[in-house]
Amino acid sequence: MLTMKDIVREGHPVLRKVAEEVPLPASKEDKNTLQKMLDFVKNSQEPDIAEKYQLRPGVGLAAPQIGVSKRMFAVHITDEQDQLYSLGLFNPKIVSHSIEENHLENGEGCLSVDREIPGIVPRHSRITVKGTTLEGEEVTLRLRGLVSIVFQHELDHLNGIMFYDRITEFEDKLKKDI
Ligand code: K3U
Ligand code: NI
Repeated sequence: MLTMKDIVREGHPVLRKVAEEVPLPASKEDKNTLQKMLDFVKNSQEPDIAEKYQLRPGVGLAAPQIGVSKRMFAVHITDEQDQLYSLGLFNPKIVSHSIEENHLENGEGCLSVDREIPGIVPRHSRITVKGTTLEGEEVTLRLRGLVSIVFQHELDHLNGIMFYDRITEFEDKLKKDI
């Protein structure tokens, strides 16, 4: 099983690389890696398991965060309507997005970043994502709210982008103060 020892931290070059497409149908090895990533995210949200293995709770994990530069990520998150999104995706791609933007009021966190970084991270309010699930099914997901933000955060990891690259709050605050 994956633990925090497997999580690559900021400063590691793999977090700044554009990850490679996964050849489909996915190999046993790639499926196994993605399943382990999904298990990690689920385990991290189980208080007993998280405490036993000292896991930091997370709602998503992208392959570069375990040092694997491949286009795949796992999420385990419930939306505002209580719908659970628990899946691993190969080669996820945003095929359309809203012009309207959204952000989390308390900013974002990242399992690869061991410090609090305050600031507003602007995201698209709504996105449509296509990808292939662990089960080999091609899916189209229309997402909004927190789930949309988490998917964009994970997609950014596949393109070597960290959430703090997108922070705009400090500039805006400065502008207001002037
Ligand atoms: O935000 C986190 C959280 C954990 C448990 C319950 C509710 C929230 C922890 S940080 C997190 O899950 C990152 C995971 C990362 F870095 F590996 F991708 C994802 C994320 C957090 C916040 C906003 C967007 C994405
Ligand atoms: Ni992250």
